[in-house]
Amino acid sequence: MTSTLAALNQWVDEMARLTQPMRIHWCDGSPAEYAALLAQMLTRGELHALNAQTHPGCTLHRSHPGDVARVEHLTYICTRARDDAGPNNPWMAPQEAHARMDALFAGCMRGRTLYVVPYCMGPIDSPLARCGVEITDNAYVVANMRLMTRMGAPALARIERDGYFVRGLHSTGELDPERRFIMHFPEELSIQSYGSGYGGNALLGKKCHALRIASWQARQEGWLAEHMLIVGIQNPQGQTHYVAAAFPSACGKTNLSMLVPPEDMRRAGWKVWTVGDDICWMAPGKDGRLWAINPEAGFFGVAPGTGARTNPNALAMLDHDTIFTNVATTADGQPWWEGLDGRVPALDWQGRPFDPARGPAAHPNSRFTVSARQCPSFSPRAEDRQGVPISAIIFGGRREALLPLVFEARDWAHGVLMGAAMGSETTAAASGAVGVLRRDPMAMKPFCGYNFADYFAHWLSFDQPDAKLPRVFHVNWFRKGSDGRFLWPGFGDNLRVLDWVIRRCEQRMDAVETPIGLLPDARDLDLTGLDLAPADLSELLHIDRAGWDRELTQLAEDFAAYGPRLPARLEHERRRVLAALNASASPRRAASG
Ligand code: GTP
Ligand code: SPV
Ligand code: MN
Repeated sequence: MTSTLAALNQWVDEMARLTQPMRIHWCDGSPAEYAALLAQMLTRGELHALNAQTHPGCTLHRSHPGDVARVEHLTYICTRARDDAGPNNPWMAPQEAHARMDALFAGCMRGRTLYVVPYCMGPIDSPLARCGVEITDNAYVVANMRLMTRMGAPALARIERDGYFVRGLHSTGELDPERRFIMHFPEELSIQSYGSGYGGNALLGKKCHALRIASWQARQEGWLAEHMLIVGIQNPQGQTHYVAAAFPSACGKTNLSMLVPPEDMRRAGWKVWTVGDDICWMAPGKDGRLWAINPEAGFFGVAPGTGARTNPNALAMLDHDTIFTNVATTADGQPWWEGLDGRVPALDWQGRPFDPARGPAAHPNSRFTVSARQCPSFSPRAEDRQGVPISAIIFGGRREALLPLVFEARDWAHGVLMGAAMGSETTAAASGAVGVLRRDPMAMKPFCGYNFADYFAHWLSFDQPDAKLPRVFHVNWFRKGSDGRFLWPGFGDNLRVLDWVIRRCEQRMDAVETPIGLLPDARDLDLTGLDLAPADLSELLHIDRAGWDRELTQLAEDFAAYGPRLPARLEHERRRVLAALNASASPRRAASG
């Protein structure tokens, strides 16, 4: 036995001594093991069967009603120095956090099975991939990890080769929000999560490892771990450009990653290839470009709003072998959620007879878990060991006002400012109020495992003479008119914006230079067949100078929280844009390139 596997065995022994399980099960990741897990949960009532004719292999899990989203105020970064976690993270001293967690974990698995889940984030043979082991007493978590990661024997073999692994300890506990913590120890490469069985709180390979711990490692090792989808856009000339896009939780990543082109563009030859829908790890390649992998193997996607018009690719992958969480059901046992179709559900997400007076039938953060291989647009290059080269990075948020449909940064530093300045209205993906505008830099506010000031500096550091960096853009699909309706049709039609983005990357398209960045001339967007009122289009591309002045002034207040640790170059960039706004020259047409 290698020293790594010996260390793993020793850690499992220690955790078993602490948690006192009835038995220990080492997961091999086989189909038989997965089938047995599902069968067991169906028997115990932890999963419910769905209509086997319409949805073979599909099951439904109903969470505890108080455990249906991430809990950001209970999610801590436990670094020795408080400043290393930054003002962007709840912080606890490692010693105190360990003492609290040891007390919670003591004896918590009595009478239960302790599962050892070895997993690999990323294609198993990729130099960009990283491994971890999650210990959990929750079978639903194991089943989800089986779909979301490369789990079992191959991961164990890779851990043996790598010489280290991220250690994650999880217990369902009592599901009491008063006894719930998600602790990260980046200096120890470990995670401890207690008291929640939900998504990002409990599937430790996902946000805890692949973003919070990985972002810390990425900074030390010179790469990036980001809350981004990865999508390949194939144009009618047959060239495919890979785009990575960071939108906050429940702001459209899954939808954009598998969009179906509008009919006229599909006929013209446009194709879309899904590489990833939530997380992107990227590193500079020998050619100076950024190369990206999706560390995940499945999708944990938002159900509400997923319908035949909005996301037909998702619907096509969800009719078999999917785990649904907190959706409603029809009288004949099919999964249902708001936005799916016009049927009336029988049972709501808590299994009660549906009563519209009690709110939506499906929980607003209800989800599906499905293997990425079931996606009709899954990219043939999604499992390439070297990843895919990124042509453009896109930032975006849910902004009912101010932010135009699309604009481009003039260079990398401006792009980093664009990301750092991102704001978005909060969604049901995390507990707390919904629809509140907050600063969410690079869509990483809940996920950056260290001080944002250092994170911005890390982003800026990629600007090297030999680097061939992607162009940076910002989009907003959520602009609203004074009557409260979305001005932009969104979904498949978002490809019309990506078309402009890609033509910019190929240096085949001019742009209008403005103080906030480069915008499309309305005539340069392909809007064939789209019923968009000219007034709406001009609103979508309008720049409200007074509003931008307020936005950038407010940004200075938010930057002040980082003190002298904030890179001077970022503040310099903020001032440059503000000065350009105030100089207020009328827009002029710039050369392409
Ligand atoms: P997480 O999994 O939480 O990270 O979310 P996500 O960023 O993958 O968001 P997702 O694609 O699941 O979309 C979230 C919600 O926004 C769904 O209800 C979608 O229907 C809706 N949505 C997605 N894209 C668009 C769009 O272009 N326009 C509008 N109006 N709504 C959209
Ligand atoms: C998100 O909230 O960004 C998600 C869902 O992707 S969770 O896995 O719960 O983080
Ligand atoms: Mn997400």
